[in-house]
Amino acid sequence: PKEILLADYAAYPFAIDTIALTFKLSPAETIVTSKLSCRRLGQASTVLELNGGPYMSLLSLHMDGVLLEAEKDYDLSEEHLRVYNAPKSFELTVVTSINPQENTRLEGLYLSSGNFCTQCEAEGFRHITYYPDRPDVLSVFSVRIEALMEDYPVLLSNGNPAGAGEIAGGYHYAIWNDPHPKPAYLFALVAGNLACLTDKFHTSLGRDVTLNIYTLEKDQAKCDYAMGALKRSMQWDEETYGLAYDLDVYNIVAVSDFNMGAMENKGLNVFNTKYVLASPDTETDTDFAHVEGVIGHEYFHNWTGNRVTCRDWFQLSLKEGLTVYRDQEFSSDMGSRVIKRIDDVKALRAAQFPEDAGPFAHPVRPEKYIEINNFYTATVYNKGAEVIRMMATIIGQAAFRKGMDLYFERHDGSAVTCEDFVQAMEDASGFDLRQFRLWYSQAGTPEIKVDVKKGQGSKTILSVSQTVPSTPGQDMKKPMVIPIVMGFATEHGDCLSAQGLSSNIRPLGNGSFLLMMTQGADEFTFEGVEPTAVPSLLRGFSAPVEMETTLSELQQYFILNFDTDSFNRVEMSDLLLKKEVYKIAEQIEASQTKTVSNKLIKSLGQCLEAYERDPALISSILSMPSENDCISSMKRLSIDAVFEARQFLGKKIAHRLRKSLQSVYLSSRSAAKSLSLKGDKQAVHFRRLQNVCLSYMAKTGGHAENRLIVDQFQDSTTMTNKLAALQALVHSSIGKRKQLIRHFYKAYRKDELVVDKWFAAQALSTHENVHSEIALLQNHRDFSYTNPNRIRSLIGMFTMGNLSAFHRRCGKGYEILANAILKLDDINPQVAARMLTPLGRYHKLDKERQVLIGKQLKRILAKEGLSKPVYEMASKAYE
Ligand code: B3K
Ligand code: ZN
Repeated sequence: PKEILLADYAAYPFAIDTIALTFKLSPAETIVTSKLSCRRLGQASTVLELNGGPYMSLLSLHMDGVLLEAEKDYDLSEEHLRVYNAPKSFELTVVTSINPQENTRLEGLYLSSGNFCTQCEAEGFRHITYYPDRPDVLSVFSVRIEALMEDYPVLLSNGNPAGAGEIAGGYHYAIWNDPHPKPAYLFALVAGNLACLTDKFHTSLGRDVTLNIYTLEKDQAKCDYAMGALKRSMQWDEETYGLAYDLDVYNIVAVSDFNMGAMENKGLNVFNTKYVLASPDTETDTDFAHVEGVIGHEYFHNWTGNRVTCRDWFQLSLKEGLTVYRDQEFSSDMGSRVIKRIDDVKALRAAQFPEDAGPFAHPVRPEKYIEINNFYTATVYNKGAEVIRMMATIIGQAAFRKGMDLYFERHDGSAVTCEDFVQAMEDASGFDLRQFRLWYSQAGTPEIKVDVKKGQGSKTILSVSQTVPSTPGQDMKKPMVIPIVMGFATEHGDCLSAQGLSSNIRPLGNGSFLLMMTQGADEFTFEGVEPTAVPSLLRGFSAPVEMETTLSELQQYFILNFDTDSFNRVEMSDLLLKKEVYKIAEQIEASQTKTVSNKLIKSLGQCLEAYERDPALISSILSMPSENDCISSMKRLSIDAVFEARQFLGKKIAHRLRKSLQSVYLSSRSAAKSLSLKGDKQAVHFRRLQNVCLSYMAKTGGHAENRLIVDQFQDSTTMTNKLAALQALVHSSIGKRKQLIRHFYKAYRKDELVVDKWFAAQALSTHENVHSEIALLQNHRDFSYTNPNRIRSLIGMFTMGNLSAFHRRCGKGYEILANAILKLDDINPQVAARMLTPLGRYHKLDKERQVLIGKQLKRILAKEGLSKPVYEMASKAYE
């Protein structure tokens, strides 16, 4: 397969001013007629090259009404249609036929629950018709859809409705015009039997917008929350960035077969049901938060992505990093900023850090790819958002807003690069961001070391050094710009007496400072810092780096207990817990008695006792670092020892804090209950704490605890509590375990999204026989390789969320995954490729396990007709 290079970019030599599409829809054969009005920009000899694919047949091709002849006027290969002798301007009519019913790849036009829908990003449009399927070709689309009225009463496409009516034979049609020029990846069409929730939004520019959420009839009752989130998003973008919506309708359609979360097609978002449907009895508090975030994300794309789009796919983070940043800020403004940040950083560490440390590492703006769909990664999305966040930190919020204004002023209606974005920020702020741009081109997570020293007199000196590890194709790295937000914590708040700052320090006015690191090693000096004050570093995770400090254990506990930056209190508990895990792991490796620090238990206990002031924060302070976290930051140790140590520590905490856990469990349970009766949003925070307590309590295996788990399982009315109890139950050895798990299935079997949770909960089982449990579940009648949500909930959860089971020495975990990938490769290569991620995370594993993984990769690579996406991932992992 061919590599595409950023360096090879060349503008398209034709303009496609308009495209008029007609779809005659039928599941087994849909006929697509596309009329393109084209203008040649290059020389007379320029060939018009259109992208196509193997799943489509060309029925006819006309230029200005004249039928073209194969070989004489054009050539057709599997991936291209090349048309010769293009005049200066002409109309090209392309007729193709496609088979949506057989499309299990879920890109292009396909069926979900019998309804037609499309997914065109990144390169799905080429499976619908021959077209320059690249983001820098913008055109004005008009669409006519024809289908049987009875089966497909709802006919939707992008833009505004422009006519509808009946045609003979039980058919009807609808016309949609989108006035905003757009690339083909934003095209969408939906046709089916769908129910609709309608609302209105009046924009700041005086436009009345109709908002519709379409779902299967059975799901209609679960759309209110998403509708509210959409209106909040619209309001927020007007207030925060002065950006208003620009069409008369905003349609959202929820489908249950979808490769990703959702898609921002202009005026017609298509969503995975998982990110639309939300009802407290079937969705958890976390699900609600995700729905709000994803609804916001797709809405915000209307400006960052659609109005201003990407010049080429290497610039993907231009829209994705920026839009993730925007949705994170939106969610922070809607709920708790610090909790949102804690959760986002956790997600970054869980997905992006390991990516950056392994064979799939790539810069935020990659330089080459084989399959672009493999680059919708945590690096492009989440690290991309961190890069935007750092710019906002460096230039300040006010300048950032100015930069956004300038970006839209300059680039509205065009396809641009990450460079154009940074340029706008630079021009609006007057800051020099030349070195900062390395964040786009250098892969790898920078590692910083902070050494805190007392200098002469009242001087405090922070010496910070950085290294950026080498990554595939990038051995040598340059020092990056790293903005380090910090303060000096004292028992009565931040120390405010610091002065005499070196010129690389900027006071932020709120007790915090911004240290601008720009070299391999920098020194930052302060005068007049209170002698007992403790540096609180990298507040709010101001840069996506790994940090080591010389803080003493005493100082670390001080931060845990006293820092004004709640984020850093959680960071510190995480660090202390991990340190304890590693200490125990060392004891295991040295066959010594395992011990647990009293001080740690005592501090956690004190935090727990003081839960009332901030239950969500305390729940985060108390949470055990995940297995993934523990192995990502471990050095030298074996994963076996680390997993065992983590389990041991969890159990010890559960036993030692047994009384407090139970009492805080009971009181947060009743607080959550009474708050939720009053409709108070704080209930979420108490439930979060309640269920962290429950997960510890489950580790004791005690009688009283088991009783409470079963009670919660049986009595709870919210899915948040029900699922937490189910998870505790799965791990437990409660007698009725199997029976209760079955009961859950029976109660919810009609609700696909809850059945996904049921699969996922079992995929996380810590039981000895988990591999055979997974095998049983793969044979369950509700398991299916054609539904990505189902694949993710069983295979994805097992391989990415249950590391101790996945990495068992026997290698069975790897085999289960490879088998699933091989099967999926024929059905849905994009999802198959994504599932391969865990096979690239072997850098912390021992030789034996690496060999076992290598074997499976080899098996995958040996498959005949292996798809391009899977080939790219497997060959990178195998190298
Ligand atoms: N832009 C889409 C992702 C498209 C996935 C292509 N494989 C969703 C989003 O980021 O909003
Ligand atoms: Zn996006």
